Amino acid sequence: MGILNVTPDSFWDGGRYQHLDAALRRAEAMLEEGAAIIDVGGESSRPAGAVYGTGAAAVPADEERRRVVPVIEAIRRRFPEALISVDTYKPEVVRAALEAGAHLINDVTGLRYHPETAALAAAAGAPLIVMHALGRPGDAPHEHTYADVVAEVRAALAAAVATAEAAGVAHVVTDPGFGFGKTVTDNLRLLNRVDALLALRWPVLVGVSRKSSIGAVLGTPDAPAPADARLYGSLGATAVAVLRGATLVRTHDVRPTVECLKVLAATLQAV
Ligand code: HH2
Repeated sequence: MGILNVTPDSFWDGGRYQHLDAALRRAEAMLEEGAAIIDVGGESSRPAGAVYGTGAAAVPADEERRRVVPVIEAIRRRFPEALISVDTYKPEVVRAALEAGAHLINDVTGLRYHPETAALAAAAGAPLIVMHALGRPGDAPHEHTYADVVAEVRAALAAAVATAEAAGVAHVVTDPGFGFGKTVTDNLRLLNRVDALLALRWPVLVGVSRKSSIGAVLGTPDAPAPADARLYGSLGATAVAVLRGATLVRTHDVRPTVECLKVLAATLQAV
């Protein structure tokens, strides 16, 4: 899954793809590099806190719709074979994105704020990604202390899965929400135990791409390596996630990720 943020303030690609032409060129490049899904986002979920300062600005649903709908329509027209997901937790945006041709819904709040999104996904026959996060995009819940992060995230995702299944969603994907309201240690624990989410019986997606926990490991938590120095670390984390059972990977760097996973898959098949 290649990331296409059409926002001014996403932590890595903010401001780069706000114009339709630039967004389409980016989608084309990621498809050529091997992306199967383009994830279009119109609101950054950058958390507030020590790492990113003030969190992402909240975006009204109208504005978010104005950002993502033309891009989804244009990708559908230009690259009809591509799968498109919409990264939003707002039902108004989900509805508009599905009408514009989006195939999947990526809810980074895991139905916590808008469980009605599940009914929209069910009605459209669209797969629904439920990611674990405690707050809304832009919130700062980093001070939450987990007694057992793996068990708590799995339990919260089990509840989201139950809501989705009860609404009739045919395909659910779970996501531990790397970097969302978790310490560096929490994030690493979750990554190392991605297999625990397989008990929920749906495919697992992981998005570690250039996130601050990768920077913290490469530098220190107080002085993380900058985002432009986190590619190789992200690939290492991605390989672990896939070895532990993740089957979808959300990334800014499609070619390096595809190459990393090709070698990983070939190696695992050599018995
Ligand atoms: N991470 C981000 C956004 N959406 N969706 C899923 N399913 N999983 C993730 O880990 C995930 C996500 C944050 O990354 P990014 O989109 O690059 O940044 P921003 O939120 O600043 O736009």
